[in-house]
Amino acid sequence: MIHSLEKCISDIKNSKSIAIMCHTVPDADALASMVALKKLIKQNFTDENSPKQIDLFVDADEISELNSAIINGVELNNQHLDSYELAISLDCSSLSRLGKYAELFKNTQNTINIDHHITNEKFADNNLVFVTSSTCEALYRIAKIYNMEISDEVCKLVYSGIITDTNNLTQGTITVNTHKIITEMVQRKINLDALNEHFFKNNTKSKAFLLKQALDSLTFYAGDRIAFMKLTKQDIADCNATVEDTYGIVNHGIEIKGVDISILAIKQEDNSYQVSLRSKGDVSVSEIATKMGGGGHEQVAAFHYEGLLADLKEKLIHLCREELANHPVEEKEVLFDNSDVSQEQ
Ligand SMILES: [Mn+2]
Repeated sequence: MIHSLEKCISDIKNSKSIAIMCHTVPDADALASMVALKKLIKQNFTDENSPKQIDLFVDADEISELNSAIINGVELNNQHLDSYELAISLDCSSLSRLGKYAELFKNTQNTINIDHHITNEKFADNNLVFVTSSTCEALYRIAKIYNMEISDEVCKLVYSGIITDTNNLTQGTITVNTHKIITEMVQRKINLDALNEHFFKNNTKSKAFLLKQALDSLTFYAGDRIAFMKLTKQDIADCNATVEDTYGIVNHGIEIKGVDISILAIKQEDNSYQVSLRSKGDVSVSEIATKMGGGGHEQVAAFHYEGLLADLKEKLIHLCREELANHPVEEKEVLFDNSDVSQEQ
C-alpha cells in the first residue's frame, strides 16, 4: 500500500481513461469532490492533443434537491468504456462503501483512494488519507501544491464540501488551512453567501416535520450526557421526507448543553438500523462506531446495525458510557475574562 501524491498526479496525467467514484448515499462532500476533481483534471491535464475519458459513478437511488444542485448537468453512472486505466475513489472509507461500483473499482488496474476519514481502510493501490475537514479540502490542497489552475466553479464546490462536512465550521477537523482556503475564496469574491443559504437556510417543510418527530423520541442517558433519538423509514414516508432530510437531525442532540454524545437511529425497511453519532469536546465516537462495525471521524461517525433496537441500545450505550468515563465532566473554562474592566473596588 503506497501513499504518494507524486504518483497520484503522474497517474492522473498519464491515464487516458479515469473512473471517479464516491460512497453510496452520497453527501455534498462526496458529490462536490467528484465534480471538482473532474473539473481540475479537465482544466489542468487535458487538451486537444491528450483527451481523457472521465466518467463519474455513484451508487444512489435518488439525490436530494439540495445536493442535486451540485451535480446539475453532470453525467453520472454512464460507463463509456469497458474498463478504465485509473479509478479514483473519493470520500470513501472502505471498498464496500462504493456500493455497486466497488466491482468496477476492484477490476481497474490502477486505483487511488483520496479521503479524510481516519478509519479509512486503505483499499487502493495508492491511498491518500488527509487530515482535513473534507475530501473537497484535500483536493484543494493537492491542487495548490501542484500549482494547478483552480476555477471559481471549483472553489464553490470545495466550499460546499467544507461547510457541509463541518456543519458550517462547527465540527470536525477544522485547521488553519481550512480557514486559509476560505480566506482565499473571500478574496476572490466567490459568492459564499449564496452557498451558505443554499445549504443551511433551505430546509424543506418535510424536514421540519421529521425533526419534530425525532425530537418527540428524544431520551437521555448517562446523567444526560447522551441524547438518543430514533426514526423509522415509515416516519420519513409519513412526513413526505427523504433520507437526506434526516441529515443534521442528530446535530440537534449535540447542541444541547451537557450532552457529549448524540445518537440518531433510523430503522430501515429490513428492520436493521442506520445509526449516526456526534460528539463534542474531547469525547470521540469514531472508535465506538468502528466497534459497532462502522467508522468515521472523532466527532462524526456512523454504523449499520442488524438486530433489535433494545440490543443495539444496550451495546451502544455501554460503549458510550465507557468513552464518557474516560472524559469526566470538567468545569467549563471561563470564556471571557473581564477582570481588567470589572467594577472598581
Ligand atoms: Mn467527507
